[in-house]
Amino acid sequence: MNTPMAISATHFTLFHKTSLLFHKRCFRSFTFSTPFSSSSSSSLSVQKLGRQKWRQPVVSVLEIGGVKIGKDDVVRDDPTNNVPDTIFSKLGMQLHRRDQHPIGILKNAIYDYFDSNYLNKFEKFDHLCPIVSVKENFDDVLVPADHVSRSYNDTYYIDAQTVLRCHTSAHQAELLRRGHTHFLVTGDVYRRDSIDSTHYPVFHQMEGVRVFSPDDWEASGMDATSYAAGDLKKCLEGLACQLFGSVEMRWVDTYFPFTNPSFELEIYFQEKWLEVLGCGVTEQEILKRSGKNDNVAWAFGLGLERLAMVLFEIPDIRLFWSTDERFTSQFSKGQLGVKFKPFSKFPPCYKDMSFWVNDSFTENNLCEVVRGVAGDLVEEVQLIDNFTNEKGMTSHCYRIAYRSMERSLTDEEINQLQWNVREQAQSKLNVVLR
Ligand code: FA5
Ligand code: MG
Repeated sequence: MNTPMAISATHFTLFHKTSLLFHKRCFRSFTFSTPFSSSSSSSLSVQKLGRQKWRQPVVSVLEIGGVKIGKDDVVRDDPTNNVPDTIFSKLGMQLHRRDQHPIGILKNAIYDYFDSNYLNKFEKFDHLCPIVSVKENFDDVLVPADHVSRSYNDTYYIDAQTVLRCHTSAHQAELLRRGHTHFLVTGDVYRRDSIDSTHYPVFHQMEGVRVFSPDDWEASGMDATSYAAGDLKKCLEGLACQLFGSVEMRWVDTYFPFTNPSFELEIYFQEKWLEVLGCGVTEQEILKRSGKNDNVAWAFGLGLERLAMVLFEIPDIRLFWSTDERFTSQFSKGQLGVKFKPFSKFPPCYKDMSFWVNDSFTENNLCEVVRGVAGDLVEEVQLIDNFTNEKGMTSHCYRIAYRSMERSLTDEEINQLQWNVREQAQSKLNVVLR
């Protein structure tokens, strides 16, 4: 539990970045009737799926939190829409609501931590609709109008006013306005992003928010912000201790538009520091707008895949979507200590691709093309060379690693994938192959 003994068993290194970064990854709603529906109308079908293990839906209409969503509502051939079919197929999968899936097992363990340490005070929301308005995703959490996360390069837009949420913070302001003061929001979030073992365009976050009243901090003799920051770190360190026991971790100062001060927690995993969560003391403006002028609050956003990778020793984020029995059968409800046993390791196959870029080229757009062609057969896309010639033309060379986690790929298959990637890079991104 959250005892000083348990905390000292964990090695925390305080680490401060010299400059505060303008955080790239931040934060987007839908008048799709009831995005805040917390009815359990979809829970039956999810429970049924849970028993049968999970399958990719082949449906063109989904139901999330009681809201019916057709494919045509999400994927459209229209310049204000950048959602590909592959992303639609992930909507409604609800890995976080499956008790036998590592993401669901982890969510339940975090719920247990909060229930036992805060006497069931935290309310839980885990089926809020992932289709939200630009206002909810960005404006309500003070993301500046020119912030990079708002771009079509970073976020999946359904139309100019509607996005697939890129963080669970999209629900913070609304829940505060409705009067909730202690809550956890878990859900699938969507981002156009790079491709490697710890990044995936769909992943799961858990948001936590706690609001304090003057009575809480006044007795401590501390100012409200320091009190909330201290309480936040204590809460998350306690959670980390409960989940991991002894693991190397450190706090990093950072920037989020919606918190100040802001921090990230990193855990040492696979010989690198892995960022697992962002958090901080809520900007007063957010509280003010929800009618809470005299209060202070903290908030956090946990990356559930990242935490589950460390916890279950899952080496590649794509595995969370695997329907292979050799993966799914290794996890059961309530079992947190299980370490994943890799069932096969096939060699990766690398293909390099060089091209002249234009001003509109972005790596995220290339990654979308590669994912569109190769799906989960792509393991990593890495820039390995970059130069500008005397005429001012810029060339990039990307190395694409193909590897299936379930079977060997044939040369023929990989060559075909690479050929299609080259074709589509030319036709969709207007790059000139070298
Ligand atoms: C956010 O999304 C903030 N909304 C978190 C927050 C909430 C801060 C409340 C303050 C207050 P960030 O973009 O850093 O922050 O993402 C949070 C976590 O999501 C990361 O620490 C990481 O664990 C996970 N994450 C981010 N991108 C990906 C990705 N592409 N694949 C898997 N996990 C990811
Ligand atoms: Mg981050």
